Amino acid sequence: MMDNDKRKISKEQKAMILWSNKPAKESDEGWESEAYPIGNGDCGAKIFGGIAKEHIQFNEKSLWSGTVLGVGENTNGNGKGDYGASLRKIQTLLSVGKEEAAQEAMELLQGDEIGLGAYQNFGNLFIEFSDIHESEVEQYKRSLDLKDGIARVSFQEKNKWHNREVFASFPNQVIGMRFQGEELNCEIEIHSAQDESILKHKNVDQEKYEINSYEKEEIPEKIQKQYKKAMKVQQYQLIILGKVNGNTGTELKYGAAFHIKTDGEIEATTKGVRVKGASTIEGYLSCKTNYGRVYPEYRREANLEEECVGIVSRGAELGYESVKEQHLKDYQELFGRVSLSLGTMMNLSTEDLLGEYQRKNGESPCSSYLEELLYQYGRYLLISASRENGLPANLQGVWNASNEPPWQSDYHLNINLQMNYWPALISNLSETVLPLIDFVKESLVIPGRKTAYHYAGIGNGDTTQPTGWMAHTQNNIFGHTGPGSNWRWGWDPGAGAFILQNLYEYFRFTRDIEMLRDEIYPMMEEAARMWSQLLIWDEKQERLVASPCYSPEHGPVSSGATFDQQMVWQLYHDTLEGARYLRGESYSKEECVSKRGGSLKEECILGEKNSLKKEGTLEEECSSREESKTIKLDEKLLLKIEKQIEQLKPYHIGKWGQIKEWFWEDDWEERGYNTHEVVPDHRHISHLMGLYPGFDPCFLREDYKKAAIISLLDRGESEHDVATGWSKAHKMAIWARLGEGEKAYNYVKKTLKESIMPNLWSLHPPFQIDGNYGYTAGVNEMLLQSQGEAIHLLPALPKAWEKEGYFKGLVARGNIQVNCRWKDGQVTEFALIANKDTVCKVCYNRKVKKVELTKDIKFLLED
Ligand code: FUC
Repeated sequence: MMDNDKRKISKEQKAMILWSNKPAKESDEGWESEAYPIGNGDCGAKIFGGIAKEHIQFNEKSLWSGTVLGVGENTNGNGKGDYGASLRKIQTLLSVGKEEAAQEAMELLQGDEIGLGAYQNFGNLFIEFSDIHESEVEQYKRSLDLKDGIARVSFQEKNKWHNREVFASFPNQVIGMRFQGEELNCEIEIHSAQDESILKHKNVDQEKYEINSYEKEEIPEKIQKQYKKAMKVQQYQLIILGKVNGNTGTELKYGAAFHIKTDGEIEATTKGVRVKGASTIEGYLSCKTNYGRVYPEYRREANLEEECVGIVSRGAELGYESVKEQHLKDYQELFGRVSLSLGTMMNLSTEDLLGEYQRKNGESPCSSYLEELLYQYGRYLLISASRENGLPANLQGVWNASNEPPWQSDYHLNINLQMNYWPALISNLSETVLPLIDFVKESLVIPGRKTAYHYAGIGNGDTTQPTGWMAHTQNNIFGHTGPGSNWRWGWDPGAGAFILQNLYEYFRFTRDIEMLRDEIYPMMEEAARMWSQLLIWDEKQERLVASPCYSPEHGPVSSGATFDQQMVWQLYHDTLEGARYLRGESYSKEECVSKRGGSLKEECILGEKNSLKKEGTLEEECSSREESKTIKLDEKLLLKIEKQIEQLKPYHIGKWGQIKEWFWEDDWEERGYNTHEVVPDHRHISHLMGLYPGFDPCFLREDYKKAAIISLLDRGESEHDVATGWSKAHKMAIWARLGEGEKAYNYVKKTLKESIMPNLWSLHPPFQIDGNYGYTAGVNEMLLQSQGEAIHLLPALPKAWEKEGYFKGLVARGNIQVNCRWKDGQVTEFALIANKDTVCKVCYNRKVKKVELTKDIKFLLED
């Protein structure tokens, strides 16, 4: 056993910096494609890096328009429900083959958008310098350093340096900034993006002296000395207060405070302040709303002025260096957990890296570095948009400059919110999933009980009882769980089971049995309760079916569409497995695999034929169970779903060798394209969810694997594939699960060639953050997999990355950290570290190795 990989890895640390030598354009396009994002989970900001006029647009994730249940006509989208009558009617029509009539009747299962609202822009900060002449500016650079989470702008004007830094601090809940120069004269304004807000000025009557110093590396020594002096500090606060329009009676209130602290002179102007003769201007921004996460009011008691002023005053009192230090400690602990090296770094601006990549079709010497940068950017964006006690990352993470953003910048549940969290656990950021767990409970499960009642007649609408819950495609922060206003995208009862996969994965990776017992399992059991009443037996299909089904945004209405069947199968499987964990029963994955017709021999895609037997039991794996409280499991329900799961049979191989998306598609002429509303290159690949993000062991069998490949190729390949940003990421991960490194890599390239903007944000188009998160998830799957019995190292390594590389700090299910180094496509060493004594199997270099791990002791193997 050796412990020397740390040294080797740190030798190869590279800069992880996005940078540009020009400011972002002052336009919507500049915001979307050029400005750099920072965030602390709740608050986000975009930094434009303007020379004479700096622009910082900012957000707070709970600033939504829309209303809560009971305000006006708001029923959380449930208004048109008829307690299951229409649903049953459509089920009957489908079971007797009257598809057209069923399709027409689907209108009865639509919801409404009353009170849905949209995520809002909070506002803008402008810092306009009166005497910077852009024509005299040299050495301009703006950057975003992923290793410290700080955006910087620097340039020289008439031989005078200007340096700016902006970051979002999670521990201090502020956006902190510092502007440095020689004689800074500027006007500072804060603008709300909402109507009807008021701006207050507050002179902070407290003059004092502080030592102002530059950080060493940033500025020539001569200038450093010049500014290392005691300075008289003046402070001022600008405060915004208001209510979001359209919430009459229960308006969502917001407040923001911007604290300015400088060694210059400050005077008030109508829209802000004027600062004169400063060498340093520090700014602390806080923004809040009185949103509370709890159903049904979603409000909390708050004096927002006091709160925001308190936060920024504390920040200013601590001082810039301390706030920054605390930010670094918090942020770097998270970001620094994973390193990845795929290629050599090239010191080109991000635009140039991307341009080179696109011109040379991913075959320039800097391609792997850009691929690596984009990977780490996904981790950065997740830390920035999803932190403890906040809301989860929405369609745009936390960044939004419009009051009418695309798709409301909401929580879409037919792939998007799920994808946001695909990279979290494997790339060692389990904390970022906590907001999602809270959201599912308070914004989906509890209000979703009414939706189950109104649209399926399940339960009685009493949201205090766990009678079963249902959510659909489109969700907001106020419990909107009803179907969408058009069934073609809006009907999606499988959405709830789909998002629960992310939650159960939290347990699989962390093995946090208390979280499973207290939070995750009860939600799963309740979803299973709903489905156990919703499924019906279909004579023709000879199986239990979900009905009516709509494979996300594609094809006709039918019963037993693979998407829903798989969602229910995975939910049942995970619920049964979770129950066994909670009972402390032993359980063999092999049992589940063989039930699905697979074999663990096939699981090790690169492994030699080797009979793998389950080594540990769940009892050994969950050591904290003994101390934990017990949970009363619904044994009757568990028995019922144990029977039902056998009758779901999600996957069928069709006439042309494909995995069918719809049960009846074999009857369709010409593969059904352009008839039955089926599109050959459709972006959703909903019938392969059991390959990724789910895990249905039937795909370990050669015949199912082959069929999955036919289905994937059918959806378009190479230049004929018009997949959107997130769709490329999904395909990347699916190909990786199939062990097809080259195919997966094709989507790495396609992503960077077609779906990435100069600030490395993903394009749907328009900007949608799921593509960034999905890309990181896809790369993870190419390097490490652990969904089955064994840990696979480099299961889908493409030729482009073969030469040499390493990753460090990725996580396998079972809470095992994995480091791996390779050369010429062969693993040369790997290290595993577990938080308890355990036994696992590792597949690498076409071998399978059984490894015994001792708690917290690194196992290192050099081949
Ligand atoms: C899903 C997708 C769309 C878009 C939307 C936000 O419904 O089908 O392409 O990404 O979410």
